[in-house]
Amino acid sequence: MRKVCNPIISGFYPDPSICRVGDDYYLVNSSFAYFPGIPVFHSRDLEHWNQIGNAIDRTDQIKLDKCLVSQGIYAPTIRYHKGLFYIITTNVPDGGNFIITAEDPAGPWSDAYMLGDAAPGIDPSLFFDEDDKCYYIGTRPNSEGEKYFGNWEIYIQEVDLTQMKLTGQSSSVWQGAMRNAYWPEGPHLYKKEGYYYILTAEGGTERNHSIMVVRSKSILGPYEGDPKNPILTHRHLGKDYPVQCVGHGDLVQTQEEKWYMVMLGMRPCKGFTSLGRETFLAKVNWEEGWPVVNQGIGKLEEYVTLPDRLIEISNKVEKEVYGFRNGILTQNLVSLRGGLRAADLNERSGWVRLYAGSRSFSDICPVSMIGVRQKGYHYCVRTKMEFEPETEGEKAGLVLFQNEESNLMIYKKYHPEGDLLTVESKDGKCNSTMAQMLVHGGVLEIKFIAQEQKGELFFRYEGDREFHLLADNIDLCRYSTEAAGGFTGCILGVFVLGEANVKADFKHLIYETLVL
Ligand code: 6LW
Repeated sequence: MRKVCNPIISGFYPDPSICRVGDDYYLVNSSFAYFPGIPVFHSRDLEHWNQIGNAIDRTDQIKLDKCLVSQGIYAPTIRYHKGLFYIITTNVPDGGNFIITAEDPAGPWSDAYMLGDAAPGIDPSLFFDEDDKCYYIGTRPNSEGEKYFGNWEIYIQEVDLTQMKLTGQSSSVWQGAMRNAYWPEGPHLYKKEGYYYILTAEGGTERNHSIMVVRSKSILGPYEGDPKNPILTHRHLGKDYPVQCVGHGDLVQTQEEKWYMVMLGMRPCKGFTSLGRETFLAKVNWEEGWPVVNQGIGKLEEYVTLPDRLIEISNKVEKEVYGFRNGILTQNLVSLRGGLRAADLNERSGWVRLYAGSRSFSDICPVSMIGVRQKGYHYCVRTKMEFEPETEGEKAGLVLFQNEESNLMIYKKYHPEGDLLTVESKDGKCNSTMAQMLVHGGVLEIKFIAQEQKGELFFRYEGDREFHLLADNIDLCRYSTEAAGGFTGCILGVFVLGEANVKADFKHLIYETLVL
């Protein structure tokens, strides 16, 4: 047996959906306003996950230009049927639910087939029945009228895949397991031994999150809830339990007919979560026709015990570089709303040249930032930059980005007596300058070290042996989900702000986990 460490994918990778084709597992996550969107992971053992692509990697596939950080792409589902991979997901608020397809999950993925008004709501999933019929399952406001906030319902409708349209009538099949349940969502449909099962989240994605299961002999119901619902939640474990908000699961069966579930969870540090919602794994057994999660334990554990690999892993998992080196961009880099368009790799060999896309992070447009997800609470991020600001308002540097109104920026800006290296915090609508120092031109290295929820910032010039302290004891709790709200985790990125011709060069952005 081998022990697989939870979370299986750390950092802001929420709403996981999984499917298996032969020996290969594929997993996708929500990506909201970040571009490229919908990271696609591959594994052969449920333990090692390699990002093989991004399902949204062309800006004309879907419009993200005007969405807030926690809008955009919500909760994708990945499925495979007869030679084709399907991802179904939602673009909020612009466009709603849509399907993309690919022969190879690494891409290219097709243009979006928009499902339009026929498919209201969010969290769509697809189910292929034995007769090859395909069904849409999703969540929408209670069709008899929303009686209270979160009074939504799960509904099912057939999909005509030749037309990429919902067809026939929709059937409302489930409103929640609890009395006055709120946010029944993230549904997925399966069939096993004559029963249709719906796995669904309930209670909202925060502290009351949970996973329920219901079943029926007929796809359109009536569905009966498992009397043991919720089959997984951490809401009863108290706010100090290390993993919170557990919910939104998807099931997968291995070649050996064992069952597992992926789901999201949050890991706060000092009561505040900077990592957003991450992807966890649990074992599932079936008892009397119902799934039991982590039998005998009833909650997520730090390790999942998996059988030894029956198959050799042929595609060795490479050690991922979180960030980029020498101007070579990696799959796990993201920009805001398509700001990656502003990255030029050819202008200066071994460097990434960024052109400004906006004057501030509050502008709702493709902002010129590229970064990686925060993966833990002990890390170091470094960048080497060259930037010569010419007028006020031009800024370039490093950012810890939670959302438009919650971020920590370290940047160089113009000053008549020389450049000013500035540490600025945005916390709600309130801006504060934490440190400022005159610096000279040339290549500048910035280093950010985070230990739990405290940050320290350093800089040095090329040729310097030592780093110089710029700011310390920075409280990082304020850039958390609890403080800022929303669905995302922090991104560590490099950026340039100003008019469109303003540019900055970055040689690398390196994220390293600090081993204690
Ligand atoms: C998603 C919903 C949820 O659509 O959060 O955890 C929303 N659950 O199902 C955004 O990720």
